Amino acid sequence: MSATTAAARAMPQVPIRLASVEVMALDLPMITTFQTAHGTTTRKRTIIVRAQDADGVVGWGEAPASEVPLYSADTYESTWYALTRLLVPLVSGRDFAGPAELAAAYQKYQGYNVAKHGLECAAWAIASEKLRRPLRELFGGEKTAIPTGESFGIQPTVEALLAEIEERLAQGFCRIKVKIQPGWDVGVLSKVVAAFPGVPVMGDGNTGYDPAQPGPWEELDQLGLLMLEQPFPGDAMVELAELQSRLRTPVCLDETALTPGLTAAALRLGAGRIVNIKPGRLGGLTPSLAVHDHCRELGVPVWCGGLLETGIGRGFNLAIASLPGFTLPADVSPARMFYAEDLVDPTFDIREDGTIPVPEQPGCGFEVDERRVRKYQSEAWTSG
Ligand code: OSB
Ligand code: MG
Repeated sequence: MSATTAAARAMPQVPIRLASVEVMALDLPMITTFQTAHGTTTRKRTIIVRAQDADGVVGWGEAPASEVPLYSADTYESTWYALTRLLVPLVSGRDFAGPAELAAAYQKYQGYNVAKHGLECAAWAIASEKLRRPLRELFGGEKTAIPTGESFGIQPTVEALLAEIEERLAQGFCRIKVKIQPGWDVGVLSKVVAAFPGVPVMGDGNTGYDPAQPGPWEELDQLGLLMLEQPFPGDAMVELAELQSRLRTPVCLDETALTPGLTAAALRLGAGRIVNIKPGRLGGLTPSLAVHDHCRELGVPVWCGGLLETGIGRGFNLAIASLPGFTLPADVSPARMFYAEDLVDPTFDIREDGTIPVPEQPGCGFEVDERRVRKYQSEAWTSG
């Protein structure tokens, strides 16, 4: 099976026709800032989709947009545009055999992956509600708890980073991901590895390194890291492959893995040995399932990444992370790590054993607190 053709996996079908779709822009206050090689996130404007089926069933989805196009081309504005002008008008009022068929209708459009994901989520939530079965079951996942790591932004000092890691490990997080950039890499990572023996540690370069410049790779390779996530730009697949051939440490694809086809090409080139499956970046759950299935055939381990989603978006990530190919800890930390209030109530938390339970409730997996959604809403648009 090719990763570029939607996986011919047996998924429960349930007819869907979207009668009305509301797209809401939310301005969420952050209780912490998040610095990566791409820049610093200080505010989160996320987009929430509330879709109502012709049968009256409601499904919620999240399009976890970025403020500026540094991580990918998708921004909050482009996501709003794509949902309200392209995607929702295209699928509204049409009959589909299920969410995957609905998502296939807009795959002809290039890009706008975050928007595509948000709409597909709402469709899956409707399917899950109609079938009265959790998303996990619809995707064919078996795990009921997801080992969870934390992603640590760049800090003013190493001491501040070490203190934060200590606090998170005490809460249960079972893997440390440290954001790195030139000047904040080997020195920092070697201190982290020394301070927390036995805990898996990885670095995430967020494309911040220039492949034409010498990098800290040989020294970094001595640290026994779990993996090195995306040190070079997304399209630097040849350079990533060259780097991977010199390292024992597995390179993990994030910004490169924008579509199933690009992911397959990168793996064929040897640009990495692990894939971060981030449904928002890959343009939805269907393409994410296709990448999962392809990687499983190749024996390439995958894990579920995140885009600082609220509980609504995290519900889908937790569900997909229950599939058997997801063998490494996920970036699905609780929304309370970033936001004063989650949009779902009750929210979810990490357990002492380092896992988060996969929701067994139909829909996005959690009870959406509509009052809170409205409280943070800055703009709304309704189809039809
Ligand atoms: O590179 O994985 C990344 C957040 C925004 C953009 C890119 C990345 C991240 C994270 C956060 O690392 C992961 C999370 O959602 O907890
Ligand atoms: Mg990353």
